[in-house]
Amino acid sequence: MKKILITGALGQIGSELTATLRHIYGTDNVVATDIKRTVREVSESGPFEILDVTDGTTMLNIASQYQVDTIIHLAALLSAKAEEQPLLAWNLNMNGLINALEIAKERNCQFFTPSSIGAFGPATPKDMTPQDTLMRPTTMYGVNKVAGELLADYYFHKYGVDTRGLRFPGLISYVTPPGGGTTDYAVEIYHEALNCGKYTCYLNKGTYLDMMYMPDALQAIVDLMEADPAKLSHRNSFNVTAMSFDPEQVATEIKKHLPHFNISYKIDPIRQAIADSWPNSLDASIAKEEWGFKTHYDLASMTVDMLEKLNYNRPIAS
Ligand code: VAH
Repeated sequence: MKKILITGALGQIGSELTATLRHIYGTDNVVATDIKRTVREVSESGPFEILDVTDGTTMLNIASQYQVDTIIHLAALLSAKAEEQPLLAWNLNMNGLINALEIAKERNCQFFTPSSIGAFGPATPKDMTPQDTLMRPTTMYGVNKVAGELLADYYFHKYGVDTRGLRFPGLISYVTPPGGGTTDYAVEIYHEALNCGKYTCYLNKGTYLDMMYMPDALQAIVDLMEADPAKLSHRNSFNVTAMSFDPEQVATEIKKHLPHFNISYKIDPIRQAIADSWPNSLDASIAKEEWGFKTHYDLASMTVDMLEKLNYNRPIAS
């Protein structure tokens, strides 16, 4: 990666990934783009362009203007939003992706786009879901993710585009909140614990989902993009995970630091149905074997860090 174009750079992953990549590869070598200019730290700390990813001409112009050799395509609608507006999701998630892949082909760029545990469906083995398994998602987001994985592999096999991807679990971060995902509760719970001492969760206790702390997710992107291509038998996309928990377990962990914290439940049937169609836990052994995937944070260490970072003025008992 030398000259990188990021789409969706002001989103949950993008706002932190942009800063990380600017730190590693140099500020001027990372061009951030998004449909609006909302996060000033990102849009004012280096090159930034307004880009609607469904507009392939503008995307190509930006890629040519900055002579990019790497595209990190993050712009997408998340799972709950995509269920509310399936046609918008199809248009944004699929047309945005194919525009980005076409430009990668044209300019011979290395290419990354995230997939998700949402690519799996109710018929997928639920526990320790293997890398290569049955994928019949029942959500529009999942349909987009499976189609996206296939499309990215197609561009690799047919055109030799160096496409790489990760099936991310729910990502937890203290910086930019997610928007419209099914796993958002695992971020909201920390904010509400500190702000109100209680949280009403829209997913039921016993709903196990894979999760990962953002620093591990950012490192995984960098490590995969830097991996020796000769070692990759898979490309789009690798199972990755750091932990699997249900809302009760994260609440119990928070209570160790904030003993009065209380969780209650008011189930959102739409997001519950989405979560129920996803795996409980993934097997990430292929990512470990092929490019050395690793994580540093588990639920306990992530909780300490989240609470400290969100509330760094108040000392946290441990
Ligand atoms: C979502 N956070 O909830 C995303 C993710 C694991 C799911 O792709 O939609």
